[in-house]
Amino acid sequence: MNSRYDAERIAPYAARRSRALEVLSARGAAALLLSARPKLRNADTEHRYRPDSDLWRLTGLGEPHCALLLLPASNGRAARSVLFLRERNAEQELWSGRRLGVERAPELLRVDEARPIEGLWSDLPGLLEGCARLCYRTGVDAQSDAAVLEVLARLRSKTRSNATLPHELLDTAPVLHELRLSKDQAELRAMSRAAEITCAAHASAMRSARPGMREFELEALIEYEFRRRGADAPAYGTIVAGGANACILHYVDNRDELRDGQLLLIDAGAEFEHYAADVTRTFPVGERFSAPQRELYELVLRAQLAAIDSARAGRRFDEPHATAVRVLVEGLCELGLLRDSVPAALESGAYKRFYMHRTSHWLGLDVHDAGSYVREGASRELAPGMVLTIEPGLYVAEDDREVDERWRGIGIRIEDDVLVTDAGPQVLTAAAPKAPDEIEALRARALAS
Ligand SMILES: [Mn+2]
Repeated sequence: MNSRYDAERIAPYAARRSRALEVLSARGAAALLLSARPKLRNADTEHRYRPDSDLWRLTGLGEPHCALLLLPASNGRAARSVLFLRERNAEQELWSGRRLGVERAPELLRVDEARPIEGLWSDLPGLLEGCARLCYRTGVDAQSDAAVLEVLARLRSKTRSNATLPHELLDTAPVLHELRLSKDQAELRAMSRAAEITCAAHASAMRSARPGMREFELEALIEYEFRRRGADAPAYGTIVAGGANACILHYVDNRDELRDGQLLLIDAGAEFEHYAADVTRTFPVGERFSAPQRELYELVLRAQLAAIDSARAGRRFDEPHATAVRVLVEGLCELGLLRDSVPAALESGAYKRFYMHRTSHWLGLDVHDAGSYVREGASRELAPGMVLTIEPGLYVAEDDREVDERWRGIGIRIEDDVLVTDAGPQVLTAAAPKAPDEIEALRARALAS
C-alpha cells in the first residue's frame, strides 16, 4: 500500500478522532460528518476534488462519497467510529482513480468499523439508538439535510419505551469546530510547509515582476511555484492587483498590464495537506516606492508590526485589530488624509473610508478557519496553538476628491500568518520580504539582471 496511509501519517488523525469522541461522549452526542459532494464546473467537467475539512481532519481520507459516524460511549459500550466509504471496484478505479476500500479502512485508518457507503442511510437509525443527541451541520447540502431529518423521524416513530433516541440536533460548530482552533504538531508542520511554499512564491514574484507584464503572468508564476513545491492548490483565488486594482479587495480578474510607478499587491496562499497559508505583499512594479507610496507603506507596516506584537496568549482576539486601527488612524491624521483629531476619527469610524476590513481571521484547514471569535459575548482570549492572520491595509480610491491627488489610487495590504505561542507571536510567513529597503534592494537587483 502506498505511503498515503502509512501509520505515521495516520496517527495524528486517529488521535484527533479519539479527542472528538471524548468531547462527544461528554455530551452524549453522536456526530455525522459527510464528504464534500463533487462539484461541476460546467457541463460534465468537475472541479478538482477538495475533501470536506472536518472529515479530512478526523480521517486523513480524501475520497468523495464517504461519511464518518462518531458514536459516544454509552451503557458501558466504548465510544467508536464507523466509516462509510466506497467499495473497491476495478472497473471504476480504472476511470476515476484508486479507492481505499471497505476491507482495508479499519487497519489503515484505524477506524473501529468500516461499511459500504450505499448502506449509510439505512444503517443510521440502528446505529443512533442509544444516543441522546446528534451533531450534524445543516445548511451545507439540502439533499443530505432531508435524509438526516428522515432518519430522525423514523427513529421518533419507534414506540419502544426504553430506547434512548436522538431528540436534539446540535451544530458541529460549538462542539467539533472548537477543537480546530488549537493546532496540533502535525497541523503546525503542514501549516509551516504551506507558509514556506507561499513565501518562496511571493519572493519569486517580487524578483520576476516587470513593467509591461500582465497581472496573470504573475498569477501563473505564483501558482507554478505552489504546485512545483508540492502544494495541493492555491488555498483561495490568487489576487494580483496592479495600481488602483489593489483597492478592489477581492480583485481576481488579474488581466491588466503593470506599469512603472504603480504598486503591485499580491494576495496568494498555498494549500498543503489541505492546510492554508494566506499572505499579502505589496511592492513597486518599478525599482522604488514613490514618496507617497512609501509613506503609506511604512504606515501600514508599522500598524502590522504593532498588531503582530499584540497577538499574545491571554489577550483578546480583537486586540490586534484595535492596535492596527489606532496606528493607522494616527498616521492618517498626521499625513492629512483624515482631518479630525485621532479620538474623533476613531469614534466616528471615518478611517473606514481607507481601511474597511478586519485585521484578522483564524487560519487552518479553511482560509477563514472554523472556531468562534467570541465567548460569552466578548472577543475570545488568544491561546497557544491558535493561528490567525494579521493583515492591515490602506486603500485610497482613485476618484477620492477629498484627499490630495498624490494619495489617490494607492492600495496596500501586508498580511502574515501568526502562531500564538507561550513565548509570544511567531510569524510563520516571515520569509516573504516586507521591509521597504529590503524590497527596493531586491527590486533593483531583479531589474538589473
Ligand atoms: Mn486573509
